[in-house]
Amino acid sequence: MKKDTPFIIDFNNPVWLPTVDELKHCTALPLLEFFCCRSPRQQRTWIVSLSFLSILSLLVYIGYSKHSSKFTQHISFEYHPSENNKEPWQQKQRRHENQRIEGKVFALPTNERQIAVRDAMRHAWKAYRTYAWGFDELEPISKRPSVWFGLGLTIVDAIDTLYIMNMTQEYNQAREWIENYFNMDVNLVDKFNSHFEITIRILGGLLSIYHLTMDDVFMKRAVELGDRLLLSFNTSSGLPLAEINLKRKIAHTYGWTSDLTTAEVGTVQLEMRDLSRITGDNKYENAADRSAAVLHDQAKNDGLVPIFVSSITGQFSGEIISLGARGDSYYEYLLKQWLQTGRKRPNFWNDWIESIDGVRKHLWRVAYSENFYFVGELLGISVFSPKMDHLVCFLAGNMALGWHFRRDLTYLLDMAKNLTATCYEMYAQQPTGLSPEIVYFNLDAESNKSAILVEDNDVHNLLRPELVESLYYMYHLTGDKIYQDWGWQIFQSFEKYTRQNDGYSSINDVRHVDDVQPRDKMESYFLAETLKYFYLLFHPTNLFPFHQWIFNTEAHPLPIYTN
Ligand code: DMJ
Repeated sequence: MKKDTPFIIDFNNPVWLPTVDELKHCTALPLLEFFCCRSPRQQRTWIVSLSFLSILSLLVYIGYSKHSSKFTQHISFEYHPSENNKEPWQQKQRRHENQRIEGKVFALPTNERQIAVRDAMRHAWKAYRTYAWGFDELEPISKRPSVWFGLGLTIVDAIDTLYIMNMTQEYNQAREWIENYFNMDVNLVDKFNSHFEITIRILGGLLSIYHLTMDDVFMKRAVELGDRLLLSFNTSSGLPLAEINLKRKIAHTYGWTSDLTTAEVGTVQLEMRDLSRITGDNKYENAADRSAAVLHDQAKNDGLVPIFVSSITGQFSGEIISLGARGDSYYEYLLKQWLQTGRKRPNFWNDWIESIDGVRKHLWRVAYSENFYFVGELLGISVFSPKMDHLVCFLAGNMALGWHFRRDLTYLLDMAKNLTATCYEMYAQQPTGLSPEIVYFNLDAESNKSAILVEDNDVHNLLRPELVESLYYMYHLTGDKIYQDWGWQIFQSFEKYTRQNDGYSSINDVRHVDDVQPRDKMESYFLAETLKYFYLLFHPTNLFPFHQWIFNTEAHPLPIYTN
């Protein structure tokens, strides 16, 4: 405002009116003008208040910085797509110049069981498409969408299952959405989400469907996402930070601890490495290798590791050892990384086989009175707990897969058979035929309790895949049809107790056939994993030969690289 501009006075609030002379002294700068046009008393009040506010803000800022550097490691990055990533599909074409580029073709289902699974997939997809299209997951009872990442999670997680089941129409719907609406600049939610979950479900889904179809659109999306996920690895330890805001391109640890979860930091390497192999750009694989090396370098307890690891030093933290929640897929990926890299990196195999020997020594027990073998937990040094998460059931298939490449280690197959049988019992012993989330085993020879015990808090079933996954490996590695029959029994239980008018739902109580209490959630992994493994289990031959393919932890098949 110029000096001579008329000063507007609010006559409804005439606190103090400046004289014409005072107005002349008013500065052109609005803030000073505001200040000098006050009465001296008002000016004093303003000076005191502003000083007080400045000191307060300074104190709050200092306190916050100290707190955040102690408990969280905040890292933010600018996003600059590298030269290499501008046209990754062209790189691929160059790389494949002398190779045939073609997708894998899947025929129609071959038997009644596969047809039933395909019908289940169609039922789940139809409900998602009707009530939650483009959103992350479906709430099948409320018939409304739920938002997690803002990335159409169910579409990307399920697309390879649709393709494998030869559901052409549904596959085309999904492909069309990924091509036209998977847009991280538009759809992403502005919040921090699990780096691990986005990697295994979304990046894994895109990579897998790319390999099955060789359709460049999926590689393009995978690169867009991979570039942002890479930000999480830019840490002093080399381990990826737990949470990432893909929209703002910022990563950080959890708010409550500077530790990371072992399973989460150990279960992103297959995907990042694969992204490098298809683009020819090493940066993703370098990040994967660096984080894997950090975990390899740390001291272990006969191959077993605690479920937390420091984001700052990379050392394992705490004493809890579990192959269930927070531990599971770290072990799974040791074996699969060895396979992915053509069995040429002995560290992966050595760490894996050592961990299985650690399981035998510290965690492998048999329950009274039914000879059910299980994998317990360590809650402290030598403090054994006979608790087993349903998640641990993945280990049976994982051990059988390890045995396939080292047939001389017959104990691997024996353990796999025993654990599969126990996991099957976790289903068969419940009135619904569905497993609870967690069970305990009876170790007291004197007690007349049953071998498998369930606590009230653990009676929910989340449509999880781990046993079906192991049945798939067990059937195709041993040829024993009992595994298909167990799978069929379990599939029918899912149909009976989790199928809704629209889609499928997790349930709260596997003990009461008349009151299972649907939880109103259809997990994306039900379509990505559970139904996919059922379908593959019931196929007479293995559609994904074990020397050519590995599945990431979300059941997305990725190729094995031999060179
Ligand atoms: C999936 O996201 C993956 O299988 C993960 O490894 C464990 N949790 C769910 C399924 O239970």
